[in-house]
Amino acid sequence: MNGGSSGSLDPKGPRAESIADTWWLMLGLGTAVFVLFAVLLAVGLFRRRREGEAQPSERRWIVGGGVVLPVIVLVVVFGATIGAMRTLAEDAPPGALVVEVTGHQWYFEVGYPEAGVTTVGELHLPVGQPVEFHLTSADVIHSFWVPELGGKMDMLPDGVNVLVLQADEPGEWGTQCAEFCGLEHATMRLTVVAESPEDFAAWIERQQ
Ligand SMILES: [Cu+2]
Repeated sequence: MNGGSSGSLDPKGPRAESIADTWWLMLGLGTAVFVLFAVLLAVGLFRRRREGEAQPSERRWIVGGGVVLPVIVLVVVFGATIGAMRTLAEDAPPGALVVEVTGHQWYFEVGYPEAGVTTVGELHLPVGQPVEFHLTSADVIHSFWVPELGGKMDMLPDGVNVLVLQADEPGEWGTQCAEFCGLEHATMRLTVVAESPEDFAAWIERQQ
């Protein structure tokens, strides 16, 4: 990818952070459960049963490892997922910057309706504020994804999907269409530039 992309595990905004946190939680829990059961398995394999020794209740292990532990892990992951989904679904405040992104075979058209500016393949946004993206397509289904800022969303030819993203620090990231959309899909790139509100205003002025 161009622009030194660092991916969804290097979040640059609150929404991307909630996704990355959920990912790390799931990895941590999965690793802990795996290690626990690997140790128990090893203990079970190498421990010799002594003749005539009373066997501990097997039912305790089956209920604990097969029911109680999975229920605890799934409830924790469920709660974290609901929390992340609520963060992602938050609306932008009234008066937030609106950016219209339209997928074409094979380029991104980026419009700033308030400023009357349109660009191709390059998206600028000011840091520190939620930006409301209106996503649509002029032809087939495309997909909009800036991993450093948040979740992925489809761009559909028959409607507008709204996605709110926020960057907390300046940066430049490369991304591309995330849905196979024809022969030149792989060349459908987008450069995303997050900059201070002053730099953003100056950039808009230059485009005008
Ligand atoms: Cu596409």
